Amino acid sequence: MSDSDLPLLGAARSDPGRTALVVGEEEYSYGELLAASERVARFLLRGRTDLEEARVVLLVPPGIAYVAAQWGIWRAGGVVIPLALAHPFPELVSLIIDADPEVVLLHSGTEEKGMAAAQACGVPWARAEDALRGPWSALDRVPDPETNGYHLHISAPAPPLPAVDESRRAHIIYTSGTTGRPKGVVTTHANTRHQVESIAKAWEIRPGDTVLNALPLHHVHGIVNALLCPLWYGARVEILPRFDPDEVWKRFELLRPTIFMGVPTMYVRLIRAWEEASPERRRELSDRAQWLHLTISGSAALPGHVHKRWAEVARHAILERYGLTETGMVLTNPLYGRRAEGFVGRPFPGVKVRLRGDGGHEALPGEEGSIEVRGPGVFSEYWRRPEETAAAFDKHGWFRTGDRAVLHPEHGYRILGRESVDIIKTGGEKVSALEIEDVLRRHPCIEDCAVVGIPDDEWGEQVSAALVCTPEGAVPAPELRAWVKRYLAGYKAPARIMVLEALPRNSMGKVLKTELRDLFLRAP
Ligand code: MCA
Ligand code: AMP
Repeated sequence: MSDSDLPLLGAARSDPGRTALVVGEEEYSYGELLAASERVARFLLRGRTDLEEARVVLLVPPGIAYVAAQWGIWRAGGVVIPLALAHPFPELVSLIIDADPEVVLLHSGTEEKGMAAAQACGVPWARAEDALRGPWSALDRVPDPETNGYHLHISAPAPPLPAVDESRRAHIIYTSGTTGRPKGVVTTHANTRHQVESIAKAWEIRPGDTVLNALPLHHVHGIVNALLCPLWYGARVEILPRFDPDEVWKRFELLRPTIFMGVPTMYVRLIRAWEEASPERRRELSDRAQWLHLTISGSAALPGHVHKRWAEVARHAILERYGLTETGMVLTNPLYGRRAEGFVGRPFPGVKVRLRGDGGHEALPGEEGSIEVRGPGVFSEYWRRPEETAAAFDKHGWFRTGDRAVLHPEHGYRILGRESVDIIKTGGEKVSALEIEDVLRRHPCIEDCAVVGIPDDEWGEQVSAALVCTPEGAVPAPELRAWVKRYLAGYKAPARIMVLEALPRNSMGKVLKTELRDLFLRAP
């Protein structure tokens, strides 16, 4: 497949004058995106003919630079590794070391932290703004061995962009696992195409659609569902640099999007903003939502009360779906027909789902089981972790999601929770309890600790830590949170802290996390 055949570019090539992106007051056409991404590709190629799956870390906020860089990396034959701007320095460093990229692309807003992290890893960095201007932009930039700055060797004339086969790696997206350290989930171009096609078919994504995307662009939800899928089909995407409920309500009126996708916490906040308004204003806000024909929730369980309230606020039923970084979208409620509260519906087109019962057999309708997934959209490997990759699949290629569900004959699947107590979902972010425990144990005043997720109306679950302190005494909660945030993203800092004499353990010495959860739930 040559660059010109990358399916992503199909709609862009066939109608270059059409608006692809809206960012603030600016609009960018598909033609502009094609041109900008070609400049990025040539900047990264530095006269070479193909990046041959060289990895490029993207530390760029949501906006035109992000999308042009993403397309440019692919058009040059490279692999995109989007990292979270919220990561503190040590987390960034360990992810960059794990990804082992050729270069880190930064943006003015993220430059200082990103540059320091790239330098600490001995990886060259470049400014996305320079990349957007093309190879010639850096001609006047003197290579700086001190800062490890990226310098270019220009060769003219520019060779054609490489042929990119679908079997090549496209993305490495990091997600937390049960083993503590985040793992890089590798998806190929073919995986991505299948994920996108399946979503477009289920939800009938059309060129006339406008998707409002206020999601972070380092997760499948924000990248594949709310960005790539609409762009693939010639639709328009409005990117908000960060989620703000008032801004989203405003954009519902100004841009009249047809589709909004968010995590449950976002809907909780949108409803709260609506409830805080006067009755007259509420009517106005609800009227604004009438342009939306689809509001979609995923990444975490949507509480029943949010489903009900949104139906009153937006005057239509939210569509809940279920997916994972490793698989893309798996289960969805119907586009037409009843979207039953508490259910995530049936498999997306092309996706096979089964429930494995506790005896290893396929669960019967009504019987609980573990969700397993197969299909062309399922990821190919965990980056440089062959053993974990092998352990994630059974011998017939079914991917073990680690989620429990039950099948209802009428409404489809209901997600019951996770197999592991060590995985927490907070604000739609997947968090490993073990990773947080590792950091907490390094604190001089903490002798022992255990982290669990406690149900919460706004966040789904809240990271909650039970601590046993050293004789020096307890650390005040704000101080401990600030300390954790030096090493881990803010959403991993324990929101609730409880100091105990000893952790509840079984006779083998294993912490009884279900008991701990009960202790938190009973606490005032
Ligand atoms: C932030 N804070 C929290 C949490 N997150 N406190 C408790 N629990 C949390 N989870 C705190 C911060 O530390 C800070 O406090 C204050 O809240 C504001 O922080 P900020 O980062 O500004 O939060 P926010 O911007 O309000 O974030 C809320 C959010 C965000 C917009 C809901 O969490 C978000 O974008 N979530 C989406 C994640 C996502 O896309 N997941 C998809 C992965 P202080 O000021 O005291 O420091 S799953 C996926 O991709 C699969 C395929 C799927 O199915 O979708
Ligand atoms: P991530 O690894 O961040 O992609 O998160 C994937 C996990 O999010 C899944 O394994 C589920 O535990 C959870 N998840 C995603 N969508 C839903 C949903 N609609 N209901 C319940 N859990 C969900």
